[in-house]
Amino acid sequence: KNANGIGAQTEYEIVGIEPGAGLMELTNTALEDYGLDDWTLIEGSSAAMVAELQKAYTNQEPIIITGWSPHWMFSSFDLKYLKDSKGSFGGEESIHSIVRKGLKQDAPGAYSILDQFSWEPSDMESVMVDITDGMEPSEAAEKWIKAHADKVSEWTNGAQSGSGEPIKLVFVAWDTEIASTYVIGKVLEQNGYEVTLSQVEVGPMFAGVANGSADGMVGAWLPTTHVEYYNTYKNEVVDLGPNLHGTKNGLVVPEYVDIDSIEDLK
Ligand code: PBE
Repeated sequence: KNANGIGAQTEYEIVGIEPGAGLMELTNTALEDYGLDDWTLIEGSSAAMVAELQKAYTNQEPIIITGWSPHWMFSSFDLKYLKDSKGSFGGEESIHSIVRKGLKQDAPGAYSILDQFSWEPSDMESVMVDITDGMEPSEAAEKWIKAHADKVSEWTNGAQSGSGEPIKLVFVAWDTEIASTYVIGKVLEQNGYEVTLSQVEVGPMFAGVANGSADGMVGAWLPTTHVEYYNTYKNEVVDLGPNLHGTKNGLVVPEYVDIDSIEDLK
């Protein structure tokens, strides 16, 4: 192993994403847990992180990113998670749907559709891949909905149709949440609701649902990633439970980088 090498080659930098993302918090915890004082976590955005990865990958240069699954990057590049023996990044998680108090009374049909929304990582991935390949999110969502009428009918089962009531969903521009929000937004629209999708930062996503300026969101990663936000707002929102199981967070490197665990960064 070439543990010192990797630090020098990457200038002891880990390519992060948006400040405020749960993954950034988890990475800072990991740096502490493993005593990686020499390393810096660089703030940026998910899009900029992927651009850096793409560039490094093309040149077969070493790079360490903060990564998560599901994500299309795992099908586009040969990547591996660095082993996290201390469990700093938590285990497998779920993504929860969370709505404002009072939505059940104001729009019972929308409430039950959001409550019954549930799909698999592979479903989410297929929407993400279409978007990455250049399809508009709304188009990719429609395509997935058409191809999965059975699954969608489980979500709408027994739900009263809307009569044009406005429903505002908030989401952060993570590929996972773009996919899920456009899909469920389109399903709500097809069931008689006037849907607005509003892209926000992660804090405002939780705060908006808590203060009622938004009706709901489908991007709360729990129990670990968004625990701080969740604990802050849990008494002011309605947690509808998981819409997807099996997400993961961690430090990710291309396969060609010759380290296997976070400990190798020492
Ligand atoms: N993520 C993707 C988010 C949740 C969705 C892992 C980048 C985060 O808060 O870190």
